[in-house]
Amino acid sequence: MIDIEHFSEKGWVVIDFIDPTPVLKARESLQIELNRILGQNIPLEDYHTVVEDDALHTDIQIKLTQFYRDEKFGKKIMEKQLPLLNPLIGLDLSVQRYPYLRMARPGKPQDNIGYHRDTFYGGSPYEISILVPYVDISAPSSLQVMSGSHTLPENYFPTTQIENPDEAVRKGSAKHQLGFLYAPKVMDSSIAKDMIEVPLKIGQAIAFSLSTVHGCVVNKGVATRWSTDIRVMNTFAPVDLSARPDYYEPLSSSSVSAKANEYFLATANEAK
Ligand SMILES: O=C(O)CCC(=O)C(=O)O
Ligand SMILES: [Fe+2]
Repeated sequence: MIDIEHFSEKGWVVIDFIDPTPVLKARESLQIELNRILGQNIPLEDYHTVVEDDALHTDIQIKLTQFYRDEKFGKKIMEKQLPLLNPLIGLDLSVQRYPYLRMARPGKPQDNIGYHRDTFYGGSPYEISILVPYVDISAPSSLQVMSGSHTLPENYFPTTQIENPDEAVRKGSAKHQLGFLYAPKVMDSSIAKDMIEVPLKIGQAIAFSLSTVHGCVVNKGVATRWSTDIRVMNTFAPVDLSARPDYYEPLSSSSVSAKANEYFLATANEAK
């Protein structure tokens, strides 16, 4: 069960997956793929001990992201958790088609995108991000969230838009495609005191509203943080997707909407 009251009050909630099998499978496949790329067996957690160089790191992250997306691990993970998601967000669900794969090495701020709300960048509070770890994540390594920030108005948090100081993040660059922002909106550093660390075990996840302040400035732990964040929304939520028509694909529907779709498809075919 998801603690829905916790989500309502705080804007985020930790979930114990009912079926962690697809997470374990994805983790194993990523490990095999990483070993193949590196030509040696390195546990995901220890990745940072062999990949110090940023350009090499980006190159590996691109290859693994492609692999992860081709295998459709994101959708496979969410399909198995539907009974958990339904009471939180409904029966008619869409899932992000190309989720991100994050790999944050200890002590490397350039592997993170810092504190933000996804609403800064066109996300809707009708969408949630479900961050699924592929390794156990200790508190100092973890993503942080600000409880209660999800219902605060957009102008409550002033931001300064800057050019990313990391020259590898430019419009259309490899790092941009990995989910890094070329023109991030930076929040005031005084919010740091309100950010809560959320440690997670494999088989758990954190779900949060795209209006919840979240992020990580630097992994302060000792293991590389491997995770994916998969957006889910109700298919009938009033979200304008015209600027990102391919962003979502169908995940589930209620019986009535599934049959309504069949009816409209049949009617359209009949008219041809
Ligand atoms: O995993 C991270 O560091 C960032 C994740 C994030 O910003 C999101 O899920 O929206
Ligand atoms: Fe985000």
